[in-house]
Amino acid sequence: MEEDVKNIRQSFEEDIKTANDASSLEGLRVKYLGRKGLISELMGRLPSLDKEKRPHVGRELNLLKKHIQGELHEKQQLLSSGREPEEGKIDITMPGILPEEGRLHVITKTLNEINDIFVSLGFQIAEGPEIEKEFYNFEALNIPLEHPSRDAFDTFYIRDDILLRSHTSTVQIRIMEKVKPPIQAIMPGKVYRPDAVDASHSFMFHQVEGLMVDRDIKFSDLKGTLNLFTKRMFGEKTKTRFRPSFFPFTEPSAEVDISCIICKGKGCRVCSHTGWLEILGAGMVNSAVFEAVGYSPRKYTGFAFGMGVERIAMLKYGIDDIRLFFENDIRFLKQF
Ligand code: 2U9
Repeated sequence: MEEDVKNIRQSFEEDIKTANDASSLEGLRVKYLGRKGLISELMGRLPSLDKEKRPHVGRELNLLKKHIQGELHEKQQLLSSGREPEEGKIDITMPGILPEEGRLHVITKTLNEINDIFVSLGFQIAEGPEIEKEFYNFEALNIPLEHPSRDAFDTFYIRDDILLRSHTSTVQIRIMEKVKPPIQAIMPGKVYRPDAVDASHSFMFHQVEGLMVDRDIKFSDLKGTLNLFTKRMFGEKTKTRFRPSFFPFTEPSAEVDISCIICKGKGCRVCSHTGWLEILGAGMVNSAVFEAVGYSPRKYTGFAFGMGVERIAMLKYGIDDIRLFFENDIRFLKQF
């Protein structure tokens, strides 16, 4: 009888190789596992075996039954999944599996678009560390100790003098420390602020800042550069408005608005009925910043600007919640 168990196993291994559709699998199930199948037949003969042999053969038979059940199940799964069996026939008429096409994240796309515009105007791209010394994030930028942004509630401190940069202006300082003017560069990258997350705030976002320093750089150079940028980014008909403002690192400073891209300046819900949307900050580099990096303010002047990439993308694509960028919901990301 032990010989019979071996023979059934061998015959099953042969049969399963050529069973390539559901009805052949069902045929095998009946042949081996059915009520009148080969396994049942042997089970029925067990009582006629010697008492001492019975447990061993019984165990072998049970193992074989489990093996056959497992193999039939696996083959059935393989056939219904449409994958090719490792051995046997391949159905060359089966339709292929269309691979999901990848794409750039909408923030990367927007960042690339911003970078391309400034590169076409002669700006170089500069990057720097996200973990920074307090000096590069604050002191060198004329941000005094008592300034609210230096508070532990407004900046992620790692140690007393080490922090996660809250703007990419740190890179401008590092460049000015290393090279003499002329400088014409933009600084894209991630920045961090411990803001409570809501529809318009995130603890991490992306900035692009820009810097141009040389002899005789004027506010009109800043206006010309940003006018050209806003037209390329939001359309040729876009108007730009400069409003006086204050930043410690620029003097004079301005906040820059564009005519509302939804209502074209007439006034709507998106622009709070003003006709204008704020998109960036800018100004002439403060002479205190030049002094901190060892440039003579009498010899050089320069302009700088900064913008949030998420804000630009939200305005350009009509997105009303910043959290959508980071939730990784493929239904949102697929749209861009
Ligand atoms: C140096 C000198 C001056 C960069 C500037 C702004 C104004 C500004 C904000 C826009 C939205 C930050 O992302 S945001 O929250 N930025 O308003 N940034 S001027 O000025 C500099 C930078 C470096 C050495």
